[in-house]
Amino acid sequence: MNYLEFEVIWGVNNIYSILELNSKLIYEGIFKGKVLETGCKEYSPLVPGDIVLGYIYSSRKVYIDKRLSRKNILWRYNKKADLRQTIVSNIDNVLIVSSANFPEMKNFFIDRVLVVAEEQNIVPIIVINKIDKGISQKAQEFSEIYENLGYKVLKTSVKTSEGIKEVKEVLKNSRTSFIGQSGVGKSSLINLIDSRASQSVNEISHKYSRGKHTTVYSISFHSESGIIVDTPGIKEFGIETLPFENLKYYFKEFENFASFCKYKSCLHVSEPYCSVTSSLDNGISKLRYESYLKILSELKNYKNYAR
Ligand SMILES: Nc1nc2c(ncn2[C@@H]2O[C@H](COP(=O)(O)OP(=O)(O)OP(=O)(O)O)[C@@H](O)[C@H]2O)c(=O)[nH]1
Ligand SMILES: [Mg+2]
Ligand SMILES: [Zn+2]
Repeated sequence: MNYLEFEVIWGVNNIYSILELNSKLIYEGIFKGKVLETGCKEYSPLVPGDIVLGYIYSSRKVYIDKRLSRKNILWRYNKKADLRQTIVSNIDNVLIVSSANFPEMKNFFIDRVLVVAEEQNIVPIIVINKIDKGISQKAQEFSEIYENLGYKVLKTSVKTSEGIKEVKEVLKNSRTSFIGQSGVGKSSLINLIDSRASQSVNEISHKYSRGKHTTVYSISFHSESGIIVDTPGIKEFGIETLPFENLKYYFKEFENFASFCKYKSCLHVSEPYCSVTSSLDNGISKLRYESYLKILSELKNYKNYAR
């Protein structure tokens, strides 16, 4: 059998649209067995960005045999399934899109995605879209906080094209996933960057959501500006399965202070001689610290530990 490498573009009901990497032809891929053996229980065994090995068994149809190891994953906790769910894999950047006004920016959402990005070595970029409608005080305040932390913050508008050049700069020669709440303008931004990309997103969305514009499945697209992955709007980006001892490492502003805490194991909560808590509003943003405490309290193994 002649095994080839394919890249997963999108999929639903265990039928995947996969791209043969040499010919750039799209095939329909299914598992030869009932499931894909990956060695652990997973919510979504294949996501856009995955590289699989398979062989062509009839014209444009492929049996998928194996998933190659992933460089990284953008994941979240799926409450319903009580499992970690991979959204997309093997990405360089994640564009965390929110709206400058409506729907109101959710900083906890952004902070959780930032944690996963730091954990997985994905470069996060914060996009504040719909800037043509003005910017809320909250969005402005947080854009400054994130900028001070050293994260790239782009203010964009699909209406006026403000900031689009900067978004394209990020996408260049890389694989970038857009993520954010529903209605913040992820697909609109992608449409403006590459209308062919948005066409395939829309075709699928129309087919599966009876005409609504909202994106229903994650899909990746090889555009001239880079590889773009659009994802459906996410209401809750939970990270409950993250080990609590690690969370502090993903708030990068703690790094310079943590070495001055008395205890190496300091979680910066209520320990004595904690350099992080004594630097609030003096090097550490109170709002980000509040976010840290909130996220920490949500983590499954912290709940058991703190009991
Ligand atoms: N004023 C203004 N409206 C925008 C802008 N970008 C998007 N919109 C509007 O916001 C609405 C939602 O845009 P979408 O691109 O579908 O949002 P999305 O993030 O892809 O939403 P989901 O697919 O549901 O996750 C549409 O009515 C857009 O026309 C912008 O920069 N300015
Ligand atoms: Mg969309
Ligand atoms: Zn401390």
